Amino acid sequence: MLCIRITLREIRLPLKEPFRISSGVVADRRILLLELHDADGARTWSECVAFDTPIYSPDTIDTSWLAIAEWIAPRVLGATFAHPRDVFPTLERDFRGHLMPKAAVEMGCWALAAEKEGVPLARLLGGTRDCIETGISLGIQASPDALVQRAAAAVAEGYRKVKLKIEPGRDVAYVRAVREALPDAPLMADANNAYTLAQADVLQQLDAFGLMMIEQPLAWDDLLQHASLQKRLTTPVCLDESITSLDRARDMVALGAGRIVNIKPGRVGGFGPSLAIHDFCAAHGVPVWCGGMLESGVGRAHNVALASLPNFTKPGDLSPSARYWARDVVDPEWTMDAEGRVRVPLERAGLGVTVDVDRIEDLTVRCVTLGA
Ligand code: OSB
Ligand code: MG
Repeated sequence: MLCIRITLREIRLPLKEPFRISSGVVADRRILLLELHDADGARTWSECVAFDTPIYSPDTIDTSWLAIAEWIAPRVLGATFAHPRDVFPTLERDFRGHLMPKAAVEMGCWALAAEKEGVPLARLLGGTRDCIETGISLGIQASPDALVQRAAAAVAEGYRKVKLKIEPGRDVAYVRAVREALPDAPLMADANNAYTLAQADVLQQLDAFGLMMIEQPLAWDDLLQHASLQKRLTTPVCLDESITSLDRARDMVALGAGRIVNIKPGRVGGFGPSLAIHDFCAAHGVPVWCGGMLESGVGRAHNVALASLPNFTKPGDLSPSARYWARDVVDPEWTMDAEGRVRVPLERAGLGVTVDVDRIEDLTVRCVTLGA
C-alpha cells in the first residue's frame, strides 16, 4: 500500500435540523473529507469525523487539518506499508493524540488497499454480515412530548434501537415519558459526560425503565468513577468517549467500568485499533456496536464496513442519509429497510458507493493537495 497524494477538502453540509447533545449543538456541519491516491491511479475517500468545536473530544476540524498537513500525511505519503494495519502503529509511535485526523488517514489507507485489491472494504476488514441493524440517536428535545413523538416515529420507521440524549433536568421525566408511550421499544440513553458521581441517584432512577444501556454518563476521560457507578446500576454502562484505545478497553474490563463498548473508528485512531478493540471485547464477552458522528455518506461507508464484523451485535448509529441531509455526497445514498437494516454494499470494491465528486466540488470551501 503506497499512498502518494492526499487532497484535503472542507465542505459545508447543513443538517436538516440542529442536533443537540448535553455539551453543545451541531447545526451546519463542517466536514473534512480526504481523497487519497496511490501510484497506480487507484483512489478513494475518507472522512475526519471531528466537529468544528471540541464539544465531543479535543479534536476539531481545524486542529485535524493542521495535524494531517503538518505531521500525519508526511509520515504516510510515499511510504510503503505491507498492510494498512501497519499505518496506525507508525502514527502512534510518533505523535500523541490527534486520533481523529490519524483515523481519517489510516481509514483512507484501508479503503485504498481495498480498491487496489478489488475487494469490498467490509471484507478486507474481516466483516461477515451483509446487513446491519440500525439505531437512531435522538438529540435533546424541548419537551418530553416532543421526544415521545420522535421516538414513536423512529420505532414506526423500523429502527431497532432508539437512543435518547439526556442531560441533568432532561432525563428521568423524558425517559419515563418515552417508556410509557413505547413499553416494548429497545431504548437507551446517552449523557455525553453530563453527570458526576454525586448525581448517581438520578442515574439509578433510570434503572426502572429497562434501558439496553446508558452511554458515557460521567466524564469524557474517566474510567474509575464509571466503575463505581456501574456497581450501583443494574443498567449496563456503555462507554463511548472514554474508550480511546485498546488499552482503555482493557482497563474498562479490568475495572468493571462498563459492560458494552461503542466503537467509533474516528475516536480510536482508525480501523486497526477498532479491530483490536472488537477482538478483545469478543474474547471477553463484551458486546460492541458502531457509533456515529453525524457523518456524510463517506464516513457512513467506513462505519458500515466496520459494523459488518461479528461482535457488532447491537444496532449501530447508522441512520440513512435522508435523516440528516437534503442530499448526501454519495450515490446511492444510505438507506434502511422496513426492518431497520442497512445493507453492506458487497458488489463493488472499496467503499461500495460512488462519491459525487462534482457535488463535493460545489460544497468545498477550502482545499489543499499534499504529496505528488
Ligand atoms: O455521543 O454518539 C454520540 C452525535 C454528536 C456527538 C456525539 C454523539 C452523537 C450521536 C450521533 O449520537 C449518532 C449518529 O451519527 O447518528
Ligand atoms: Mg455517545
